[in-house]
Amino acid sequence: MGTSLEQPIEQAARLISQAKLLVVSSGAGISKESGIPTFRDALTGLWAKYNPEELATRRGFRRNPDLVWSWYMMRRDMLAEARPNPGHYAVAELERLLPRVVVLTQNIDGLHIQAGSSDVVELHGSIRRFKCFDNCRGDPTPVDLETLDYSRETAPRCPHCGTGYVRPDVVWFGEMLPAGAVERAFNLAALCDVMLVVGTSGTVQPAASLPVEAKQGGARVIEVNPEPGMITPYADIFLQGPSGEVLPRVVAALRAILGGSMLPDP
Ligand code: BV8
Repeated sequence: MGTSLEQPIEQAARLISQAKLLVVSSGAGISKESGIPTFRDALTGLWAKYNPEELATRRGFRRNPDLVWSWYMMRRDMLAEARPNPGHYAVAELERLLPRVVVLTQNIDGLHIQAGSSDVVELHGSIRRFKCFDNCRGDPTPVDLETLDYSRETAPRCPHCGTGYVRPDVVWFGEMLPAGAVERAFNLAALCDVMLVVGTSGTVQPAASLPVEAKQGGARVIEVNPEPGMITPYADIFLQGPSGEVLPRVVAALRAILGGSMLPDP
């Protein structure tokens, strides 16, 4: 990834430097350089024969709770060694350089929070939280795995009701996103001056509509992705490259611009 990006990175940093509200909308791609396969990659090897839209559904879980449980245990184990990468840290750094930054993530890995971002909307929940499939004590009925004696192969029963299975507190296909999260996400998208869209194929709704909402609200959209995709047509600036390399360069350019503006007027 060379100097050809220099100019668009400078342009992007200039746009971001004037943002009163910057919204960062991220997908699985920002965690790829932390060693976490993107959602569709997550099905390589052992899982290749399954379709994510089957495993990550209530029906899939009801049909084979142990299979879906094992899939999440495998993904959670991958997280044990995963650390935020320079892309996550660059997003956290933006918060320290700008008046207001909110992160809307489709990721369930918690790495934005670990990197220090303080205002993160987890649109699709978190693999670090678990709950009763039947929400026996209200929605959600949290279950603390540490209090359970469970295996990676067998979906445990809820310790409160004893009948419902324990499931990850993530949003499955066909499930509504957490009400507050969707509302807040779309309000912020409509209000922001700049939306930075990082590492998403833009295939899953309603998250994929956030950049459209931002555009309609008059925002400028910057996309960071090694490949053009469904979002790119909405992007004012497309920074083609891995976010772990591109985002730190955007932050460096932003620092130079802000640093310059903080110098006393000549
Ligand atoms: C909903 C949590 C209302 C679980 C996820 C029929 C019936 C029911 C629903 C639907 C239907 N048809 C359509 C829908 C809506 C459905 C949907 O959008 N389906 C798609 C497949 C068409 N959406 C839903 O069901 C949502 N709920 O609509 O409720 C409703 C209710 C009932 C009935 C109708 C409507 C719920 C969606 C949430 C699903 N849960 N995750 C889990 O993770 O196990 S989705 C999951 O997949 C992720 O969270 C993420 O959202 C998505 C994957 O997308 P990406 O993050 O973009 O990742 P992807 O792998 O696709 O792309 C990676 C990108 O990174 C690529 O662009 C690549 O180029 C880039 N990249 C690679 N390397 C790098 C990089 N970028 C930067 N740097 C790098 N180094």
